[in-house]
Amino acid sequence: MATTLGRRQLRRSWNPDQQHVQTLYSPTKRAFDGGWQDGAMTSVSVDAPQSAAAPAVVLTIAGSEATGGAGAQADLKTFQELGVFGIANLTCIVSFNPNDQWNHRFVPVDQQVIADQLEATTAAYGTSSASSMPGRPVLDTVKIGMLGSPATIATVAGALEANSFSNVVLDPVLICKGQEPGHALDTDQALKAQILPLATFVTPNHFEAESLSGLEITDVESLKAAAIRIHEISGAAVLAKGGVRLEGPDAVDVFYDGETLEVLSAPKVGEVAVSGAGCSLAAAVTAELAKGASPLDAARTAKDFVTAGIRNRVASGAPFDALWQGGTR
Ligand code: PXL
Repeated sequence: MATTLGRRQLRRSWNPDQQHVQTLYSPTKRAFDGGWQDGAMTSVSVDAPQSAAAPAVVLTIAGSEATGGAGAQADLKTFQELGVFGIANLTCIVSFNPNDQWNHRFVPVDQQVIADQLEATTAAYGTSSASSMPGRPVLDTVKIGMLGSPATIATVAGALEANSFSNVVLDPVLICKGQEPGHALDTDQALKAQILPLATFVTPNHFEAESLSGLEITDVESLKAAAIRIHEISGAAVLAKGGVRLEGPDAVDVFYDGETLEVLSAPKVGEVAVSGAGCSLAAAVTAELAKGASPLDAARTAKDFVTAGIRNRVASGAPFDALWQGGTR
């Protein structure tokens, strides 16, 4: 039955002295060592009081998708729309190939560059220096999108373990077309072994829910069983998406957090998946959690956000329309 929730164990054993970010930024100083305040960038006093309306800060660790429908671009647009300050640390660059049936061309970002981005972001907004700078927004909520390789998964898992994020929302992007099957299998296994135990909220689509649960999903009942199983494996709240993959007039998702099992349903808008729906759903959950919503309320708001975005989708020359994050305006 249920396996142990790795995240809680990690939190207990987390040692702030191991944080590499402390070498980059010293909270007792008031500027970066490089002296950029004398250059092109404008220096501001960090002692200035924060506005009461300062936004929550959220990070997505995700890939770039060049056409702007999915990936970090979708995440940032969702964050902005829902009123949180979004940061993107890029793991890979995906460019669809219009000359090869729009298959993915996948280029990983160099591991050192991924680590550098995470170091910069956690030094600027992470929890380690927050107590010495009262009023500074704290990066407590992170979303994980496409990682794409076992090496990137190891780098990102290390950063998650070194920081005590309260909310880790995992969109478990398992297979990217254009990758070698063997490579993808390694990536899937690494994601399940190293990232899933650190997640507090998981948003698998139909395929990912089957893969994570080991169950075949043919209807709402089997989607419920898969959501329960994935919660048992991970300890995380789960929003398992049936989307257009289940028959019937409605797009049905299932939420389960160990206590509440809720079916979230909205009338389908067409029968074809829209680019960016999964990314935007997980990003909306992330934004809502960062603002203090409960996991269930975050799931409900995210479902409404995505439904409106699909209704108002943007057509393109690619085979998929793209979700419009401004759909609720
Ligand atoms: O929707 C999954 C996804 C996530 N992230 C990136 C992608 C895609 C699908 O194309 O390219 C970067």
